[in-house]
Amino acid sequence: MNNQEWWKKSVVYQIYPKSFNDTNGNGIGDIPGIIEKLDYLKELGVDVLWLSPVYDSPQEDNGYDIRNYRQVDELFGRMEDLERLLEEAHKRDLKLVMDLVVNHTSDEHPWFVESSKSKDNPYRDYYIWKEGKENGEPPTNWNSVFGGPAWEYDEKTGQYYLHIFAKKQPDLNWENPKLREDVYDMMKFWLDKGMDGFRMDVINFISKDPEYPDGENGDGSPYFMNGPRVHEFLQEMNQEVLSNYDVMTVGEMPGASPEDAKRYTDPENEELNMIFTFEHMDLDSNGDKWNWTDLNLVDLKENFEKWQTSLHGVGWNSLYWNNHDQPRIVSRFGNDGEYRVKSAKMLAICLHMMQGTPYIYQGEELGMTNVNFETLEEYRDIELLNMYKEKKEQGWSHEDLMKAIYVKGRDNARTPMQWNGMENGGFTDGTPWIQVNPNYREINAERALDDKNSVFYFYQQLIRLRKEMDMITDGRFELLMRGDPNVFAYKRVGDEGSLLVVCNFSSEEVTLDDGIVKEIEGNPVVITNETESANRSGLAPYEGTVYRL
Ligand code: TEU
Repeated sequence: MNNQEWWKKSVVYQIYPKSFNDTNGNGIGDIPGIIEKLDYLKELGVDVLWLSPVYDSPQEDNGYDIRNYRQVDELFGRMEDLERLLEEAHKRDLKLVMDLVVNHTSDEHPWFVESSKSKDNPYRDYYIWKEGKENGEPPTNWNSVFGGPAWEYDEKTGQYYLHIFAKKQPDLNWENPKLREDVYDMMKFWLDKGMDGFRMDVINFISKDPEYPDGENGDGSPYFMNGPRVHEFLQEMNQEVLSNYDVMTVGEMPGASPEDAKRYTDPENEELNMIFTFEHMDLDSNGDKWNWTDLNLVDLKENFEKWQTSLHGVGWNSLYWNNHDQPRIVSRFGNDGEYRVKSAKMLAICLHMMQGTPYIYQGEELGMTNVNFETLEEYRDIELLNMYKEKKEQGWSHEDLMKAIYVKGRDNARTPMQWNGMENGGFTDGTPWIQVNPNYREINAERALDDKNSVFYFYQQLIRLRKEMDMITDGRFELLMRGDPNVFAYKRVGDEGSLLVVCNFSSEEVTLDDGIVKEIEGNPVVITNETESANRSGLAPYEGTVYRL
């Protein structure tokens, strides 16, 4: 590991600005609100902050629809605020990473406004325009991720444009070198300000199959995920921009396999530092994410094993349980009732002892939970609201739909940060854009900071351990007790010894394999969410313990 690879030793904290901290009472989090909490984040011990988009946007998809890449949305503040945030972060030795959303823009972006004016407009080729099929149907049968067809007909010019996401999020045409140059210039604009890198939104969608074939049941993903020129484009971006700065990059990549990940993250290929896989997040659904099922722990273990071993010594993993698109992990793979604190800590151990760069999503360090709003009207997310309409028409019942929303909806992650027990959890003096989770009196940062046994301090300890023990960054991963349905056990084998990690994903006591019991005998505990004298031949409910061998 060289100095340039500081991101291998870092822990990243994701801020979803809209829901973080509101200082002007408009009910929406803002940049001055983030500055106010930098000391809190420093106390937690993270190294890097990743900001979800704060750019000027109509907010159709909470900022993932950008109207102006070089301007801060006034909802969040002004450019001066962002510059001050960067300065204040750097003063505290925190790095700041921006979200780069360049698979698509907002339809209100001036490029698109121009592009839709006429077929011969100089910006026409900045987007993907196509003739309909002979019968007038859209160019392909692809569905958009947010429901309905992925093509929108434009009366004025008589062609369709592609939008893999919402109608208001037209896809950019990366085949056009002029567009690519403009994107690179924009990236330089932010890096020249001193930003420390990018999280790249659906960056493996930027190259589309030029044949534009129909997909099976409207699924176009084989023709736009990890497309034919994506590696070429990323290499070019690296060459033109990234290689000239000391920055970190993480590509969000639905549908990327470990084999793909190797290509994207092998330093020899000069593309990205790491990617976000979706594989472990898709295990509790049958294809369609709303068709949720219970998690089979064996699948989860084998999935992590695959990623840990494939990338070891070649590329690099990112490690995450949560982000702004995923339900809260303690409600999902843990237990948000009786064992909330216990299971939140166990999940943290399980993830943070693996190889890769861990990401913590705001509120995860408090063990924040999913929310069950009573009515659909309280929800805000475009994906969830479109899904409700579409599936209702297909005959799903209201009850089943609400249940799916409780289990999988993105708004679970987007309720405001719970800072204290005051009204609205101390998030805002105004009316929050989305309701605060009613459990804020019990679960909030102030209480966590007052309690030495809180989830917060547990994360703090895990982050510190990563700094102290090279094994956590470098060691090899070995899965143990493979077929066990409740225990997730693994070893990290380093040059200076090993760690043995045992986690119980159930509310029952479980026994450990004899081999493990023997190995841990007499060896010190590195960290645990149990009392250290606990029974070493088994695990208490939701116990997580790490031994040093
Ligand atoms: O997410 C990409 C993506 O595929 C998501 O739509 C995700 O799969 C979905 O939420 C799971 O149901 C990124 C952003 O993280 C997300 O917030 C944006 O809505 C999306 O891109 C479009 O920019």
